[in-house]
Amino acid sequence: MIENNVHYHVDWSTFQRSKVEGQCNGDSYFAKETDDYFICIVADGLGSGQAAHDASTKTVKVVEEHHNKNVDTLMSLCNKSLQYTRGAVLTIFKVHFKKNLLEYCGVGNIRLIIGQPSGKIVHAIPKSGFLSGKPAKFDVREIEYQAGFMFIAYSDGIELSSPDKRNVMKSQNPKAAASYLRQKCSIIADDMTFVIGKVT
Ligand SMILES: [Mn+2]
Repeated sequence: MIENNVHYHVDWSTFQRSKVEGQCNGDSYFAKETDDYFICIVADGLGSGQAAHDASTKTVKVVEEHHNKNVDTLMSLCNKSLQYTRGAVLTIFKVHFKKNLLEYCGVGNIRLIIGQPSGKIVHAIPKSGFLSGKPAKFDVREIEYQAGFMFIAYSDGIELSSPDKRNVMKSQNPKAAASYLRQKCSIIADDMTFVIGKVT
């Protein structure tokens, strides 16, 4: 199901589908806009089914509860929350409206792509591996953005070609991009989740 949210700075659409219909999704996400920032996490629990769902849900709860903290702190808290789970891969990003700055950090196979209004597409490169509560250092990066940029964060159940990425970034709005992608993603190899947004 596609969900659409229209807020003051950010319009975003999300879509999730389980690999096996009726089975719980091992991916989780959370997105929230405040007066000062927009924050989003997409997480994929290792394996599939309930154990994967439990792991990814823990990280999402951390971000829900602590969304005012910086990305580095959130990564550490998420990592801690994954102790005694199978582990998860995740990407967290925070858009600071006043500074025109996007802060991001990822571990493992969750992709984050930024489409600037100039047409430039930036791939946020995650660190390889996964988190399971073991001590880890995080490499938080920043991108200066132009108003009107689009982003997409998605789990590895989705594969996007270069033309797909360009089409998403050229879409009029996240809702249109989401329905385009939903059609594209009819073959299900894994749980899938994407969050597409436009920031003005
Ligand atoms: Mn996956």
